[in-house]
Amino acid sequence: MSRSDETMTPTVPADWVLELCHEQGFVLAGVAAAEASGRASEQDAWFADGRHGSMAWMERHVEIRKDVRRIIDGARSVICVADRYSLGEKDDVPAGFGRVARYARGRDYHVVMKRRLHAVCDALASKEPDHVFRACVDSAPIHERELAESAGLGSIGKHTLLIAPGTGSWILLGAIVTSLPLQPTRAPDLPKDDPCGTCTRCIDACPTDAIEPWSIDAGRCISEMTIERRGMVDPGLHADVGDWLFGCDVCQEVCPHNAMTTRNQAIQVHQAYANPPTADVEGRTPDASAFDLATVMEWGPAERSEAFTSSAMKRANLEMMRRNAVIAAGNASSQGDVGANLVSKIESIASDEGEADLVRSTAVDVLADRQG
Ligand code: B12
Ligand code: SF4
Ligand code: SF4
Repeated sequence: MSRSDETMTPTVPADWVLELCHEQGFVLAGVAAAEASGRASEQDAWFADGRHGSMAWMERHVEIRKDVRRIIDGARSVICVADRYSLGEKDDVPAGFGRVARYARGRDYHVVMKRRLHAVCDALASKEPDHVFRACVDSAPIHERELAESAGLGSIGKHTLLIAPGTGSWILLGAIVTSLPLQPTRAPDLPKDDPCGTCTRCIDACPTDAIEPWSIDAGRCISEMTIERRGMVDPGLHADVGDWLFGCDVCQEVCPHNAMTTRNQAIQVHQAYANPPTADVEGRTPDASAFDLATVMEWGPAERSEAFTSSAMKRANLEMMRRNAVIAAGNASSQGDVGANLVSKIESIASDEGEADLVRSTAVDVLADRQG
C-alpha cells in the first residue's frame, strides 16, 4: 500500500460518526466524499444570468463553491446532517397579519445546529486530534444540498430544495468538512434520484414565476425579496408577495413529498423549532407564524430587537421589515376596517419626509399601485 492509500484508509467507522450525529438530535446524517461539484457549469450559468438577484455577496466565493476541498486544507469527507423544523401544518392567519416562513418561527437554526455540530467535532477531535473539522451552517460557500444528496440524505427537487424520502423538505441542513477519511454512506455509482417525475406543482404555484426546473431566479423569489434584499422591491411584484412578511413557503406547501401522511408526521420536529423563540411579543401570533402588519410598520429598533431575540429573522434589518410590512399591508388593504387602517398607516409613511427612504418610497409605490 502506498503512503497516500494508507492516509485515505478510514480510521474511524462512519457508523460511529452517524451515531454521534443522531445523539445530537439530527434526524438525518450521512457522509459524502469531499470532491468537486458535478454541477459547476450550472452554477456558472446561474451567476452569468444574474439569477442570484441582489445577493452580490455570493459572487465573492464562486470558485470555492465549485470544490468543497477549498474550504479546509486536506478535506476528505463531509458529514452532512439535517434537522426537521416543521410538520407543514396549514396556517390560520388573522386579517391584517403577515406570514413568516416556517423555518424562522422557532429558534435561530444557525445557532441551534452549529452548537451541536461543534459537539460532534469535539468528540471526533478527541479521538483524532491531528485532523481538522469545520462546522458549516448556511454561511460557508459550499453547496449544502448537493453534498447532502451525495451523502444519501435525499434528492433535489425542481424547486432546488433537498427532499428526504418519507420526510419531505421541511428540513434544514448542516455539514462538517473534515480531513478525516470516512467511508461515504451512499454508493458512488448509485444514480441520483429524480423525486419529481412529471410533477410541476411548485413551478405552477410559485406566485412570482421564479422557478425553472432545478433553478431559482432569486431576484424574483419572495424569500430573496423579503430576507436578503436591502433595496427596493419591484412594484410589479408587490401583489405577488401576498401576505408574506418574511420568507415564503409556497413551493414546499404544494409539494406532494410534504403531504401529511402518517409516516411523514412521525418524523419529529427538533424541539428548538417547535415553539417560538421567546414567550410573548406584541403583535405576534402565539405560534410565531405571523405578525400584525400595523404594529411592524410602527416598529423602532427596540421593538425589532425584542421581537427577533434568538430568531433567524434577525437577518432582516428594521427598514427591510418595515418595507415588507408596507408591501403586505398594501395587499391586505381590501380587508374591511383592518384594511382601511393599514392604508391610512401607509399614507402617513408616504407623506412623512423624516421617514427612511426605503420605507417611504415603498409606501409611495404601494399607494400608486392602488390608484393605478
Ligand atoms: C442563497 C440561498 C438562498 C437564495 C437562493 C436559493 C437557491 N435556490 O439557490 C434564496 C434567498 C432565494 C433562498 C431561499 C430559500 N432558502 Co436558501 N439558501 C441559500 C444558500 C445560502 C446558498 C444556496 C446556493 O448556493 N445557491 C446557488 C445556486 C447556484 O444553487 P442551485 O440553484 O441549487 O444550483 C444548483 C442547481 O442549479 C443544480 N442543478 C442544475 N441542474 C440540475 C439538474 C438536476 C437534476 C439537479 C438535481 C440539480 C441541478 O446545480 C447547481 C449546483 O449545485 C443555502 C445554504 C448553502 N450554503 O447551501 C440556503 C438553503 C438552500 N436555503 C434553505 C431554505 C430553507 C430556503 C427557503 C425555503 C427559505 C424560505 N422559506 O423562505 C427558500 C426556498 C426557495 C427555493 N425554492 O430555493 C435551505 C434548504 C434546505 C433544503 N431542504 O433543501 C438551505 C440549504 C439552508 C440550510 N442550511 O438549510 N435561499
Ligand atoms: S420560495 Fe416562494 S417565491 Fe421563492 S421559489 Fe418558492 S414559491 Fe417561488
Ligand atoms: S412540487 Fe413536484 S416538481 Fe416541485 S419539487 Fe415537489 S415533486 Fe418536484
